[in-house]
Amino acid sequence: MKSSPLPANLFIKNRSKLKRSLEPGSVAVVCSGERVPRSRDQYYPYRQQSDFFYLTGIGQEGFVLFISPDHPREEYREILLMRDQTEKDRVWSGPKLAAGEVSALSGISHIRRMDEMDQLIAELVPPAGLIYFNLPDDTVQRAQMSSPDARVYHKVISRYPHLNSARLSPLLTPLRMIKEPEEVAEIRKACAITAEAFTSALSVIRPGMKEYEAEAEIIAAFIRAGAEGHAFDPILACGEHALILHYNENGGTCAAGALLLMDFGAEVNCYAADCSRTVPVSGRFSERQLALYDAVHRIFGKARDMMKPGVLLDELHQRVGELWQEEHIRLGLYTQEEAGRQDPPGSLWKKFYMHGTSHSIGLDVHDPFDRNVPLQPGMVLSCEPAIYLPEEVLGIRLENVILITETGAEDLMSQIPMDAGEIERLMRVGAA
Ligand SMILES: [Mn+2]
Repeated sequence: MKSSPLPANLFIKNRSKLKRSLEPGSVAVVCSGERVPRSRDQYYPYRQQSDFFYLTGIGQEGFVLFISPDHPREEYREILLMRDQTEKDRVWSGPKLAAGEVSALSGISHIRRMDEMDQLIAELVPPAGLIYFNLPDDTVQRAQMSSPDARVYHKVISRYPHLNSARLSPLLTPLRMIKEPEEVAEIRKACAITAEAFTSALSVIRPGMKEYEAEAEIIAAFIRAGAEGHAFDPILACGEHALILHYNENGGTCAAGALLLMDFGAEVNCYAADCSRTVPVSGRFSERQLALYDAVHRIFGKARDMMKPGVLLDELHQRVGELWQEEHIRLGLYTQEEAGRQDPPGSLWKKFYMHGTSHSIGLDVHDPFDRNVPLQPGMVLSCEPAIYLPEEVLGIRLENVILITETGAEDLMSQIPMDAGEIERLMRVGAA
């Protein structure tokens, strides 16, 4: 990866947290992600499987991690199997990590060869009461079952059909929900690079440009700053395109007078940033656009203030919906009376605000999260109120990354301009 590696101590800490959650006498198996073929000799860009990265810090394919914390012999408690590199691989792709480097990155001392897997399974599985596999909870994904984790699962289960097995993600989710300081540091870097990208994008926005011209500025800023690239497919959505929540074509023309919604974020060392800003293509909001924008901005501030330890995400979202109802009425989208007789009660605002207010952010831009758990210090989440108005051919979303602290929250994107006047001023400076 482009960034300097994270300290192995983080991954040692992560594994010891997982070991404490495993059932006594059990074994956990976690595979690295694999390269996904695109065509003939081409592959999609490689990205490590997030759980495997969380436990090892290794960004490369061809590994299987076995953890058996209660094994009587120390050398069996943590083993990383590593695929041998072929000569052809070396010629085309250069040297892969050596075993010593793998140990230094992960803090795992017992590195063995992948062809020892069958023997290792025969040694570890029969005495274990329970084997954890890293399988998706989604039944559709599970039916596809083509991941390295699924292949190991099938290998083990075909040999030991009466095996007691369980999914790892219910144990990993609560761990990944709380970020260690080293993880927050990477997210801060991703946010700082995302801030630079916003400044770059803002400097080129003008009527008649293509959405992808702003996208080009964003990726240029990411790569220049040493980020891996986008943490997710960026959304550059002008006018009606902003009404498509996951619009990724970015091929439209930015019309004078329209609003451009940008949702983008850098990835640094596998950690994501996630930012949304909505700006006037001509550099000035119309009176109506400003009224709508300021409503989103006000609700953003109130929602961010509500994000603190003890709050449930569903409570937060419901409160934000109630705030929206007041704003919607003020903006003339419906009357107090209509709000009074809505069916089901308290649902009218959802017509103009269809997505959630907050999701967890970490190794994945939509990081694993349990919505039944109240916010706690160390959680990192988005705050992203929005309004979508098909009749007015616009969508406005404002989104920052928020760190929950002991006393409340810290906005990790407070440096990225959001105030309407500030955005207009910056666009004037850019145009001059
Ligand atoms: Mn988001």
